[in-house]
Amino acid sequence: MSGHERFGEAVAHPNLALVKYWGKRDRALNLPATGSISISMGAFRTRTAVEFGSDRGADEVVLNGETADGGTSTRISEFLDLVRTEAGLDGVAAKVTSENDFPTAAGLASSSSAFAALGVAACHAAGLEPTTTELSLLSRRGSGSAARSIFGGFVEMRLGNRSDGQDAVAEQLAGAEHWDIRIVIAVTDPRPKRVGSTEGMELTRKTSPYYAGWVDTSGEDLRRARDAVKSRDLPALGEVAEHSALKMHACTLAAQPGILYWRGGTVEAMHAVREMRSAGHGAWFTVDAGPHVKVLCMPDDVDAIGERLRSIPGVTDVLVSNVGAPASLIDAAKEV
Ligand code: 2P0
Repeated sequence: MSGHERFGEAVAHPNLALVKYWGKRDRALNLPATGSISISMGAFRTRTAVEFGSDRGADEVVLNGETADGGTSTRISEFLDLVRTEAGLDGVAAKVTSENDFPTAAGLASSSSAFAALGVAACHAAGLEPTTTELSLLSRRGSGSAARSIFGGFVEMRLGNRSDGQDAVAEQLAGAEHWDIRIVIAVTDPRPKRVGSTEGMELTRKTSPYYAGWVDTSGEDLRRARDAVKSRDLPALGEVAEHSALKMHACTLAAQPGILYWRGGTVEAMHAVREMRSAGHGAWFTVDAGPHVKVLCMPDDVDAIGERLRSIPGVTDVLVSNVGAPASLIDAAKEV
């Protein structure tokens, strides 16, 4: 690549884990200790552009209009190194520009869409033509949940058992058209979370007495969730999602020091979901490594659930998502 610049731009949706990933079996290759199952959240997007240029001195990373801090910038450069090595572009720096249309690092899974969009954009800019499986493997190196955001619809991240990680990859269980369900999100605190996922899961792995139980029981959750997706059984999927989320948080709460991602509004919203269920609404919650509560439901229940969540003190906003599409390249020539 002499002199001229190479460009790629992509969009990816964050995903919501229904069976959670929490813990790594290998930090260097970023291999998960459990499999996971997620839904793509079509209402939210990360859009990322990558431009390699041999006349650039160093990578430049601009996220939501601001130069990235050192830690984030290093994480992105190390990820780009994987692409550079594969493409024979060692030493060629890049400019990365990325925008989220939802709160960054607040428990809305921004790293999932971030590294999926970055992987797709960077490979294109570098002249690579990876398969979706190769993109999923690559994105996993940036962030475990990003392996799932390469695909749309309902996605399973395989645990794998190879030490080189080549079978720790996501695959689609069903496309968005398989099942039109909704995710209603009660936003309880817009600030970035205090304990990042990587740090939180490492502390949990090392110190929580419940970690072994968490890992040992995930296979059964995956089996139940897979079956529920296949048969479009929302009560079954909702039950396993609530169980997986509460089990993950029980595990983090028991770390030393305990990791408490919830705020007051989080707890009130979880109670409200269970009360709505008792009153006949099909509503089930999940909570990630952050304070927001995400509610699974059918389209007909969105309004009633949204109204109830909005009335809870501590809930600052309510967002709704449909099931989303795969990560994709943006073809600049087609955009007018
Ligand atoms: C998930 N979460 O499955 C889990 C459940 C939140 C709770 O944030 O260290 O950001 O970058 O691989 O992918 C997953 O953590 O962690 C995550 P890294 P990632 O979505």
